[in-house]
This record gives sequence, structure tokens and C-alpha cells, in this order.
Amino acid sequence: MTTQTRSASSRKAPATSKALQQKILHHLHTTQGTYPEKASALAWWEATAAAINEFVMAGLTDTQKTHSRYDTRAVNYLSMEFLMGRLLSNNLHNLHLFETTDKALAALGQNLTDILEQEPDMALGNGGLGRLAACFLDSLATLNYPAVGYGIHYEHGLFEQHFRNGRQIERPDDWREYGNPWEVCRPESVQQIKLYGYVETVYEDGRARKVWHPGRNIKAVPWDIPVVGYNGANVNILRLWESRATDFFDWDVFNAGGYVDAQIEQAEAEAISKVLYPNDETEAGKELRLIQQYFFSAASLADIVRRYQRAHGDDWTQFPKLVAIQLNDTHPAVAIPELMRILIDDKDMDWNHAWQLCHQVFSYTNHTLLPEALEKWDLHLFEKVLPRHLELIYEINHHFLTEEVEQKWPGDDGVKSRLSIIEEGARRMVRMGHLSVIGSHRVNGVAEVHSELVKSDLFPDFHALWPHKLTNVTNGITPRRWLKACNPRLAELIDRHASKDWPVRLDKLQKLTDLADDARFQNAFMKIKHENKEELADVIKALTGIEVDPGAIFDIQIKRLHEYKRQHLNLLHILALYRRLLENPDHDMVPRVFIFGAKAAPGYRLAKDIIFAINKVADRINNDERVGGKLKVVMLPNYRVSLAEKMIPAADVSEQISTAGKEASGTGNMKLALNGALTIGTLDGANIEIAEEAGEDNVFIFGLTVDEVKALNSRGYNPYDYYLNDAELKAVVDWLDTDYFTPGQPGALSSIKHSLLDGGDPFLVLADFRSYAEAQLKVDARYRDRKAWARSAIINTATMGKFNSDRSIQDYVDRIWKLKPYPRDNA
Ligand code: Z57
Repeated sequence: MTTQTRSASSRKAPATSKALQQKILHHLHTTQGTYPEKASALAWWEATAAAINEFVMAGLTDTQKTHSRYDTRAVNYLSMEFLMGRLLSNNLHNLHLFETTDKALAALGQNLTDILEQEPDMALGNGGLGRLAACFLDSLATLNYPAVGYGIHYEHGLFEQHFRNGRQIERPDDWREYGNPWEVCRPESVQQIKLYGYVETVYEDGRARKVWHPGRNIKAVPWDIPVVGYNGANVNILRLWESRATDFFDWDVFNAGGYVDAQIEQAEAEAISKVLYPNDETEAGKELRLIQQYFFSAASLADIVRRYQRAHGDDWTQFPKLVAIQLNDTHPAVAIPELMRILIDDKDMDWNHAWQLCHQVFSYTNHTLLPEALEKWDLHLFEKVLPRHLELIYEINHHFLTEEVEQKWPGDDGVKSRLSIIEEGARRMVRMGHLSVIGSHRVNGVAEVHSELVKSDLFPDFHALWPHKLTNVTNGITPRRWLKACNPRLAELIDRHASKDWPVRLDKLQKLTDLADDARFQNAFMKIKHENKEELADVIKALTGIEVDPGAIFDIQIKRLHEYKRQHLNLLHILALYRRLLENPDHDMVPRVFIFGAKAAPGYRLAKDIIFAINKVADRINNDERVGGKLKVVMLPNYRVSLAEKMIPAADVSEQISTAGKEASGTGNMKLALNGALTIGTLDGANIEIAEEAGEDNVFIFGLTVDEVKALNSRGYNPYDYYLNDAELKAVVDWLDTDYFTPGQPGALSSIKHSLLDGGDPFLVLADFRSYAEAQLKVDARYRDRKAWARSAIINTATMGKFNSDRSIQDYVDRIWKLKPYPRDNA
């Protein structure tokens, strides 16, 4: 299409390595104030980033000029999390400057790989939801869609994880300790955000109006991070808001003793953007978290409205034509009443007109069905922090219930209480999911099965009321970071055997299926996997001291630690293998290394106990001569984006073993399969679509289906039925409750057994154990047939085209955002 050819053909000639060398030296001298003989690796990284920034910033200004010249419709992606990871490698790849920079640095006696390691991860997110936002920004820029990401400029991102005696210890993440070369502060776009106070009703010209007298005023300072599209495409902006105290204006008060109070006020204001809440999929209901949500939503809306009015003044007719706002989960849902407040209170618009604009602009993505993750705010807390917004929510609710619901189900109070934004009960609550559905014109789930469950189980009445509102957009991942950059050997092999534009046309990998049975291609593919495993083995050795054999199966489970993700199912199976080896030292199995990466929310006791158990079991097994090197267990500390980039290319087996119906989509599953790992997984989330694409022969599916889970739960699940009827299962569960793995500390791991038996095993670990163990036997058998394994691995890589986040973004554009691409002028 035209967008592709236009930007590709008119791209400026790439820089030579000589020219880059000069730029890097220049920045080493003039921005770092040092010289090659003395410069630290960090200084080299800073100088390289500064050199590359010249290209980044040129693209940024061209793109922003183009957007304002054509008055483009844009999507504003509101998300509390953006898990960007490292940016230098990404920017080099997207600008096609990776090789040139490698050469330039080599000529300066430096090694690019080492320099890339200097960059701290930008870990402003917990897991899947935050990384999805980052992949989407990459795709939006690559496809030349006008888009702004809006979020929070956390001083501390997700905590650093350490292990002490096998237990997780958290330390604050300090990603900006030495500054951040990628961000630009924009003081000219500061916003003032109000909180607390009370609402007064004023009568004017016989008409009542509401006046909010806020109790607090906070400054929102924007930091812009350029997002570079692939192929010299557009450079969009990720705008992150930092909270500051408002400038103190009354010097008399200040001098008359306000000095200390002003300092306290400053600390309180700065607390808002201080730290990312580390709870993935649980809502703590904390006041500061609500303030964070409002702070960034309100600052972003003010920014959007200011940008719109700069071009259109008070003519609101174009607003829904130019503005789309995507709510990444319900975290920014308060943006809905905030836009109503702006239009009604500040711009003097009537209710119906305001609602009509509002509702056309918003859309909402649901990422979970887990009840503990569905946000509800205590009504009194909400009223204290945002009194005017609560009134507006009441009014939204009133219109909705008395007009729409009453029309559809006249006189039905049951349906009204189910659909109301306000949940009645001992504690009245504001349901953010309901607010998001009512305030949006589209609501999407993130994989086919998840979106069907959103319709049938989560929001069935809304679905009956508005049959076209609920839709699906299956998640995706950017193949630039998750194949080209992280797995250069495989990328190069693919370059030679498939169309070279696979990084933007990932479905072209299909061509590799023709080579799935080709012995030479199989050997080349498996040789690369082996080399990647050697590299990971070095990382494992460096981080843990554990030696692993790259000839063994590398079996990887990487994701947040959560009961529903069932790392403990994996652990029970490891114990079963260990037991088989102890009972029969000649037990025939392909040597296997089980590798985990997972952070637990600091307050999630059982998740932390599972980490402890994995570490303790690892200690015991790795140091047991009797297993004869056939079994190793590794838990890598501080799992994060940059570590994922080293683990994923080295995986043979991808563990995707959530209880069916609980994992909305998963995206690690896509990254691992794209890099040639075979999935062992349940029919959950996007696993189902991965199996459809790769073919059931090339994935190992096990366990209860969504329907079987529902049936079992309604029959009444009793974990003892499985525990007492499977001797091996009973043995390994009991084993965990001895002091075998924690010498001298009997019962140190008993919480796991307890949750699986007396705790009712809410995620059906015991019910799926046998089926899982049998699927693992099939994995073992397939690996012995090297050609069959290579074939399956190749087919996995070849068939993951659907999971390109460019496809996800195109789905959003077609079904929800209706954007047009605008390649930048001057490209
Ligand atoms: C989060 O990472 C996800 C859902 C949530 O509700 C929250 Br809070 C955080 C994840 C889902 O668990 C994954 O299944 C999904 O792939 C990811 O969001 C992106 O949609």
C-alpha cells in the first residue's frame, strides 16, 4: 500500500559508520565531558544514545509537524502502565542503524552488546497489560497512525527482586538515578490538577450550576518519550505525567510559618507519581492509587482538550471526529466523568450534548475476569477525593437506568441493580467496569475465548442491551523486539529463507512451513536454538551459579507469580520427575532444565511461598548426585523485559498452564512460540488461537476446558478426589509438607499443600495434574525424535503471523478507532 512505499522510498540515506563514530565521539566529549581512554561503559551508552537521539528527534519533529499540518485524527492510549524495557537497541533496530552503530563502536574499541547492557529497563508496568501497551505504541508508530500514549512518570517502576535464603526481597527500582537520555520535559504543557474539596450549587439566571471548590491543586509536568516506528516511519510520543507541588505564590504566608507546611505539601504532591503499585490483577482500594488514576487521566484530558481547542476553539463539532480515547483497563475510567466535567462545568455545554460527545470518544479494553481485579471504589472514599465526579457519575447512572434500561426492561429492578454503576450493600461501591462500558462506544476483550466470556459471564446484561458494543481484538506482540532484536541469529536465517519484510508482514513467515521437513533447514534452525541456549546457560551461571547443559530441554515458565497461572502445577510435576528418578536412577527421560522467571506482588503471601518452594526444590535437586544431571531447576531473579529477551530465544518448551477461563490472553505464549518453542498449555486465552494457527500436532494441549471447569465447579469440586486417587500426586503433595526441601524447618512449605487441599484448590491444580504429567511425557517423546521436534518448532515460528501487534492495531483501527495513516513529510 501507499503508506509503506512512500516512507520506504523517500527515506533519507542512512548514516555511515564513520559519521556515527564522529557523532558518538562528539557527544562523549561535549555532553559527557570525557574521552575514550577514560570513559566508563555508562558514558559510552549515554554518548551513543545522544548520537542516536539526533535521528530520533528529527523524526519526532517531522511527525508532529505533519500531524498538526493535516489536523489528524489520533488515538490517545490511556494506560497506568507502559513496560517499555530498554530503548537503545529498539531504536537502533527501528532506525536501521544497528549494524552501523555496531561498526562505529567497534572502530572506537567498544562493544555494542556490552553497551546495551548499561541501560536500565524502563519498568513502568507490572506484566502483560503494561507490555501490551508498549507493543501497541511500537505498532502505531510503525503503521504511521497518529497516536499519543499517556501514563505516569513513576519515579520508581516495578521493584527489583532479590532472593535471600530463597525468599523474595524487594528493592526499589531507580531507573532514572543517572538521568534518562530519551525523555524531554515539556514545561510549556504543564497542567493543574484539582482534588478534594466540596461542591456548591449556585443559582444564576434561574438556573442551578455546580461549582467545585477543590481543596488541593497539584501540578502535572509532562515528560515526552519518543516512540520510533520501524523503517523510519513516524515517531510518536509517549507522554508521562509527573506530580509536583504547585508553585507557592503567597510569600507572606510562606514566611510567616508556612515554610514547613509547604514542604509537607510538596512531599504529598510528589508522592502521587512516586511509585508504581506492584499488584498485578488485585486492587488494593488505596486512596493514593485513586489519586494516581485521576491525576494522569485529568492531565491527559486537559492536554487533549487544549490540543483540540488550539485548532478548533469552541467549535465542538469536530471533537469526536479527531479524538479517540482508549482506556487500557478500567484504571483510567475516571476520564469519563472528567470529560463530562470539562464540557459541562468549564465549557458550559448541556448534558445531552456533552454525553453524546463523550460516548463517541471513549472505548475500553477489558483484560481480566478475575473478580479481585475488577475495580470498585468505596463510595465515600471516591466522594472525598472527587466530590464533583461522584455527582456526575450519579447523573450518568440516572440517565442510563431511567432511559436505556427502563426502555429495554420496563419495571425490572433486578436488572437495574445488576447494571447500576453503584453497587448497593453494607459498603456502597462505584463499579469502574460498569462506568467504562456505559461511557464507551466499544468494549473489547483480548482473545476470542476471553471476549466470549466477557459477553456471556462478565457483562451479559450489557451484551443483551447493546449487542454491538462488545467485541474482540486478539492481543499481539511486536516482532521487531520479540524476534528481530532479541533473536538476531534466527532473524538472519529467516531473512535468507522468507521475504525480507517479515518484520512488518509477519504472515510471510508462513513460507517457512515449506522448509519444515528440509533437513538442512532443520539443522540450521536447531543449531541457532542451541547457540541461544548456550548463551542463556552463561546468563544462568552468572546470575545463579547453576550449571545447566544446553543439550537438555529448556522448559520455560515466565510470567507474574499467580495461583491462576499455576507455577505450582509445574512444581508438582517437577517433584514427580524427581521422585521417579530417585525410585529408579535409570529412569529414562530426556534431560530437562525447568527455568522460571516470576515476581510476586509483595503482599501476596502464597505467591511468595511458591517462589520460596521453587528455590528450595531447586537447591535440593540441583545438588542431588542421584538425578545424574537429568533434572535441573532454575529460578532466575528479577524477571523483566531485558531478561525475557535473553530467555525467550533459548526456550524449547513454553509453559502456558493457567486454569481454563482465567488467563484473558497471555502474550508471552506468543513470544515463545514465535521463537520456536513448543507450547504445553491449556485451552485458555490466546493458547487456543496459537493451537489453531500452529495445528494441534505442534502444541501439547492438556487439562480441563472452560466448559469442563464450569461443570466441575457446579458439580462441586473436591480436591481430595484427585489427591486420594493418584498415588504419585499424593506423594508429591505430601512431600512438600515434610522438611525434605527445607532441612530443619518442617512445614516451611505447607501453605501450598494447605491451599490445594483444605483451601479447596480454587484453580484446579490437582484436577489437571495427571493430564499435565501425560502431556509432559509426550513432550519428552517428541524431543527424542529430533526431526519431529525441529519440524514442530519451525511450524510454530512459521505460523505466528497472526500475533503481530500490527494486526492487533489494524483491528482496533478498523473496528474502533477509524484512523487514517499519515506518513511524515520529509521522511
Ligand atoms: C494484566 O497484566 C493483565 C490483566 C489485568 O487485569 C491486569 Br490488572 C494486569 C493481563 C492478562 O492477565 C493477560 O492475560 C493479558 O494477555 C494481558 O493483560 C494483556 O491483555
